[in-house]
Amino acid sequence: MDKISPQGYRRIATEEGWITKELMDRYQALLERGDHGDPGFQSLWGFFGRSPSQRARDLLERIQDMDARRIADMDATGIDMQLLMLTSPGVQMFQPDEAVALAASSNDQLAETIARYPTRFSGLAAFAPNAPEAAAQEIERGVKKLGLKGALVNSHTQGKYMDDAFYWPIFEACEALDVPLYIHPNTPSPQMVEPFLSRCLDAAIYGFAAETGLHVMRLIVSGLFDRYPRLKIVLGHLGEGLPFWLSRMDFMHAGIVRAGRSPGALPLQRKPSDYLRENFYYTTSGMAWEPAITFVQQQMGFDRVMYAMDYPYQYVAEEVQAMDALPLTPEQKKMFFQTNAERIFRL
Ligand code: 1DF
Ligand code: MN
Repeated sequence: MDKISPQGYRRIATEEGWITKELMDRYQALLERGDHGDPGFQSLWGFFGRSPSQRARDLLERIQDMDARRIADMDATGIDMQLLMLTSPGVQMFQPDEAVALAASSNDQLAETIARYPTRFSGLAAFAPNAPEAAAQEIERGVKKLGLKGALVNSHTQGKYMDDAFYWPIFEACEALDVPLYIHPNTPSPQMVEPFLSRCLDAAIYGFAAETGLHVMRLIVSGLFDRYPRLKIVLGHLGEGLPFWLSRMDFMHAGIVRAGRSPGALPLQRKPSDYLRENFYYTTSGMAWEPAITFVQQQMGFDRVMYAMDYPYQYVAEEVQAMDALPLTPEQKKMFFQTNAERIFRL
């Protein structure tokens, strides 16, 4: 397990995508029928699932391979371990009964994959947000029975956001189990996606961050973290832009509350930025850019920022080399690549 890597730390990549054959078949069926009501999904998986382009074909192959091909890609880039999560939007396209069954099946398959390569793979549990009680049970099964290290949600579920009390059982389960919930992007919800689509801004180029940042802000101002103060959330992409907003969000939130401007914005026990500093952790997925990483480390703490590649979407060897060259002390670099992930996900 603790093979010593020549660079002095194990590289653990913490937002790595995969998909089951079963789920890919269901995606293809949804795309075929076209009646799923999610233009963002159509745009994203209409491309990756059906485009004859090299990028889409490579991605389809890589994302479904859970054996030699993936391990070879990890070896080629010096990745010791991938923390796997069911790629976006996961099971969240489906109605509750089907989503619950698909989550269980994918978690079983993930556990089997990890059992085959226990030193190379770890993973987070998928769940069906639209069936919160079943979701809470599945997260518990995933953690206690399958050895998964937390749970994963791909932002909105069919246009619904998790600040509603309907979803409380899910947060309660994560807090009680003391495992993190990774809030991964989805394409913007049907309510907001329209102006993104015509310029192809709906996915990782920007729309993901707009959607997921909004979702997180809704959670914060709803008072969710006053209700579940020990809840741990992980965000990819260096926090979806939110670390850049810390000062302004506090100023504006205080003014909104003081003026009693909206029943949807009630007083909080802490400043919005406090929750982002105290309840959240950050991964670099797809943001292999020194100035941005340095900023988030300085603002959020060196113990809260972890490396992620975002395989197979951002499978770029040069980025790993650039991360090795970050201006960090040897101790900070080991935290960044290895020990923060080991602590936060209990690897
Ligand atoms: C993309 C990027 C797709 C990320 C993803 O899942 C994803 C992309 C569908 O490039 O379209 O997870 N990402 O996290 O940056
Ligand atoms: Mn991702």
